[in-house]
Amino acid sequence: MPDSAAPNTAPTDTDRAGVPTAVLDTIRTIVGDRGILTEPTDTAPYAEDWRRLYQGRASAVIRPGTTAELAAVVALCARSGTPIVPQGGNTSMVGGAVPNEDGSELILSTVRLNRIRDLDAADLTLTIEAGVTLKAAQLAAAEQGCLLPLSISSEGSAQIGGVLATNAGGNNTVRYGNARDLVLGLEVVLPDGTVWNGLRRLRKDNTGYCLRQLFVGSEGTLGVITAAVMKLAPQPKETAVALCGVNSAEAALSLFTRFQAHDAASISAFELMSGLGMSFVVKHIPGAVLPLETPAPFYVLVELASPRPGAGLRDMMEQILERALGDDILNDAAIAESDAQRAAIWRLREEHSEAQKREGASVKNDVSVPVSKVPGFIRQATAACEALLPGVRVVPFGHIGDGNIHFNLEQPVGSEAAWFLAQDHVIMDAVNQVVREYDGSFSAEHGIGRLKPYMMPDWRGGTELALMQRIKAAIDPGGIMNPGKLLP
Ligand code: 2HG
Ligand code: ZN
Repeated sequence: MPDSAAPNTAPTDTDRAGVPTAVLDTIRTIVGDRGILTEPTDTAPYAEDWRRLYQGRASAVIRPGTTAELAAVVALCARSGTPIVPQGGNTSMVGGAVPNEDGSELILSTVRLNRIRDLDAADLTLTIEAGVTLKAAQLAAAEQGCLLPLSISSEGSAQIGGVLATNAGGNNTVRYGNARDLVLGLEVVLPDGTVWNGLRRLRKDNTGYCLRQLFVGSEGTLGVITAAVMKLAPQPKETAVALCGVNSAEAALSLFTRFQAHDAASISAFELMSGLGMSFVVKHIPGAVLPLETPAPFYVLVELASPRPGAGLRDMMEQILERALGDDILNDAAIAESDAQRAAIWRLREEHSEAQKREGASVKNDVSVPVSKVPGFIRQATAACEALLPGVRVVPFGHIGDGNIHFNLEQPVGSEAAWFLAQDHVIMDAVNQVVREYDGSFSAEHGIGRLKPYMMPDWRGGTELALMQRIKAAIDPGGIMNPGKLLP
């Protein structure tokens, strides 16, 4: 893994490599001065990922203001064989949007494609450009009495284009599915600069291969998503949110089963957190307070929502929790009594990544197993990691309602961050071995990016990977779109 603290050395030939000046000059005529950054101090923030695992270098960051400009830039890159790294909010957890280190790649940012093109509250569709942040898209929907039912911790920075290109999951998958379940149409710039306008907003359109789904989850390796039609839902009129302390992941699952048996359709989020992860949040995040009297080994955040006013969710929540308390499934619970309390409870969950970052170095395993197997998986993976690396701090959390656990490992207290991170493959391989025993996936929602292509032959090898490689070769024969990501 590259080390940001590496000493300065004289530039090598590889360091000096870059995109030819003539190409950059032509791009400037397409996008104007506003649309291109070339100063290293301006480009550097785009070339590093949120986790600081990769410090890349880009000859320039291109920021087109329209789809036509973006398409013209891609056409030029295709002709000149210039590799492109598409980038949205740069919130990838797997280095999916960072360039390599030799300066030969351009970053193509969608940040200026930020228009809401259309919102139809009757048809429940939202047509937006790729650079609109997920938060801004949610707010635009809410203003018209609608809900964009996709929520992730990085929604303030993550952009719709990236969210779709990586098929983001998040907190509402249990009810509404992943990003791919919410997209009706796409506009995509293909690797030769052609614009495919598939911005249809139909609920039924059974006309051959579903091309939009090819681009969702392709991680920028097949083209650049420039606009999308998203499915909306009616805005909830009633919600109830609770934070529950439980003794084990088994108890968390029992609680989930009870909510499901009672009214599965009302569950909009069911999240698990560990006692250790919560202690990091309370320690590092200003203003974060646990609303329970005593800390617990695990916590559950449950959110119920209904578009029906007077749905009685508060009573339902109370009844289920009271019964669970009586049956020793639950230790304690706090039900939010106001919007402020609801936001405070959600903040305890959403700040988990930031708190872990402030605590030290971590190795992340974004994995999924069948929901019923989550507790067994957590137990076995914890034992495997503690045996492998005594003192390692296991921080499992995430979306237990859909089986996606972030099985993160925090460096042992007093250890060197670089020493710990150097063991990332050994740790990930140990966790993945358990994932395999539980019929799970080595990447549930964060994708493959630059971190996990080496795992692809082992997990998706044979026919599946060969098919993916044939699709890549057919759509991007020059191999210019996001090289080194997703495919080994
Ligand atoms: C979340 O669920 C994100 O908060 C980030 O997917 C998970 O930091 C992580 O590992
Ligand atoms: Zn997540």
